[in-house]
Amino acid sequence: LTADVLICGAGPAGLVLGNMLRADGIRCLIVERQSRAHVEQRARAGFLAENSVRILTENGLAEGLHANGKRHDTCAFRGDHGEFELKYSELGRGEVHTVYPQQDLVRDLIAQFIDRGGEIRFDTTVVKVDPHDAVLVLDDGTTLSGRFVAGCDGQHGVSRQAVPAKVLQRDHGVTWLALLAEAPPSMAAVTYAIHPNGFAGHMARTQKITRYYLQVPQGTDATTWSDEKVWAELHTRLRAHQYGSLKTGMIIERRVVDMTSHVLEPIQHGCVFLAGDSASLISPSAAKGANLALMAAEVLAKALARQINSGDSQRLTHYSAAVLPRIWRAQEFSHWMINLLHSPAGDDGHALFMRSLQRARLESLRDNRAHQDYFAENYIGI
Ligand code: RFL
Repeated sequence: LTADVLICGAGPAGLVLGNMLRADGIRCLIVERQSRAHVEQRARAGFLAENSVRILTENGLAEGLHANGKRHDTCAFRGDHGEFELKYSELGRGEVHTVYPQQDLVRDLIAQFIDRGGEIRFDTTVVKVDPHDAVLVLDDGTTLSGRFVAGCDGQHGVSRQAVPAKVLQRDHGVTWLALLAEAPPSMAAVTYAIHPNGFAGHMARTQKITRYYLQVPQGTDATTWSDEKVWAELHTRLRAHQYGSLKTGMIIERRVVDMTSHVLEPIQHGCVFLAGDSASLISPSAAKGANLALMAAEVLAKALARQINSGDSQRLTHYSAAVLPRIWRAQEFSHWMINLLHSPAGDDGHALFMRSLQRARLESLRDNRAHQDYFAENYIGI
């Protein structure tokens, strides 16, 4: 046997899992398609929920996060009818986000994993997973064998192919241009703007980098959006003339993201267990993806440790049943959030109806404390 647990993918899910298994003395090996430099620079998520911070802290993985992460506790909604803010640290369970770029977290997790005696094979692609014998076939034709396989290889990975699951899916019919600007945040709060031209979003990342989103037509070619066009549209939709101009800078990443979501059921088969984006893809509307990845990694790590160290299979057998309801709660909220942030353009009856619903939803969120508490709990909760 190469290791007890073979982990496909060195993203947040695979790395948290690997670190927790190493802390329990379990032999594991991570196989990652990309180079170390690539995964340590891949900018994606940034908003970590309290459950994620707890998982990282309890497992000795939060040093960088506590040193450099920024507390974030307010979101704002802008539209035709003005702006309102929700300070979620004072709503619901009073939880806050910690903003810490995903690539920094990945860098910390890789260093810790190696410190704990873990091995990562970078630049190595898994081409096939055998769910019965826990064997990985690699791109150079060699094989690795273990007792269990953790499929943490994201939405385009191969481990999900070893799980004969139903794929429950939804195309939300909305596309975002996801942008990273080399510019400081323009506002203190995460800001969601609802505008006749479409949605625009603003999310702080670091003092020097800000993430923006622009809703664009499906099939948009990201390269047709010059820096000038991006900033002009952000100024319009975020209503800079009314609320203050944006701090501009070079756009260092622009990519088109179709808002689709899907969930595999079940997320285990034989000796293969899926965690993170390989098990479920969630639209980025409520910033849940990385948080779900950490949630599942923790459940899976505990279940595998119980099995390997005490021969107790109870938790592993019920892994899907433990994780799927939590995935669905996040999917439900994320889906609701998509309908809060988008409505069809045009002035036919259907579009007008949907826009009026959207306005009513926003007004309820603005005015109703019970609604705000529910929002806050779900916005941060996993
Ligand atoms: P990852 O991070 O995709 O890692 C999977 C790893 O597996 C490797 N891999 C393979 N390795 C070997 N063999 C193969 N055949 C392989 N196939 C793939 C890949 O190279 C990769 O290194 O999955 P994981 O660990 O499940 O983590 C999921 C998160 O990365 C993802 O959910 C989030 O980034 C989603 N997301 C956000 N989530 C949040 O919680 N908060 C946010 O603010 C947030 N913002 C975002 C986001 C995702 C975005 N994109 C990419 C659409 C913003 C954006 C723009």
